[in-house]
Amino acid sequence: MLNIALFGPPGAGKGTQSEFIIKEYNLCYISTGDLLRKEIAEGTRLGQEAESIIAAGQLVSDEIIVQLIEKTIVTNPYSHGFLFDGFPRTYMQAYILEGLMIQHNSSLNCLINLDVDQDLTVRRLLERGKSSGRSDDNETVIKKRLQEYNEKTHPVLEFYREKGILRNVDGNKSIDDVTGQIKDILKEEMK
Ligand code: B4P
Repeated sequence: MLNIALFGPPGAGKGTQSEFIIKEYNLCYISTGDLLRKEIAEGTRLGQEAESIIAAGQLVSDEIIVQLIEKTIVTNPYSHGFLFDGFPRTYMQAYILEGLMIQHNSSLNCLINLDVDQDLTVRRLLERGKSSGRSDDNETVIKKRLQEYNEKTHPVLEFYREKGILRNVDGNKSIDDVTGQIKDILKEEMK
């Protein structure tokens, strides 16, 4: 089994790079952002709870994220492995992921950190905001998302550095260049 997590600030390119990884490695894709937007679109209780939090640029609670992840993992028991996009985003979520992997007699192979200058991520998200229709792709909310990332998410990198499974990628480069860097990392993992 190959289990990977993609990490980085908002607009780092996690969703963008996930597309080729899923195709090439046939992994079960778990994007907590996509799962939340689906719940909101369907008007579920969970979606209603998350909607205003996302629109304000804050992280939703760990409890909500756990419910979403467990639901998805349970419905994909025979997967070749998992690609986590945007999860974990807090220390608590990192511990929860450890537990989930143990339950599956597995472990996370690597956490790929898309390292991107924050002024560049702002430009990318504002550009995407012109057509995405996403409530959180505007300047005020992007600032709040970056603040949340710096305070709650970025520190989690230390957990994975200590475990020895942190892999850094220069996410400032073009989409194809970043894909090439990730391919090199995954080639090593598959050896
Ligand atoms: P997400 O949906 O995860 O979204 P994202 O941060 O916008 O990121 P991503 O990095 O995937 O950006 P993309 O590839 O699209 O989160 C949304 C919200 O949901 C969070 O703020 C939070 O409220 C909530 N949430 C989600 N998960 C959570 C969790 N685990 N815990 C708590 N709350 C959670 O790239 C952006 C743009 O840049 C695209 O237009 C793309 O085309 C462009 N781009 C990407 N790479 C590029 C490159 N190399 N060069 C040029 N352009 C590039």
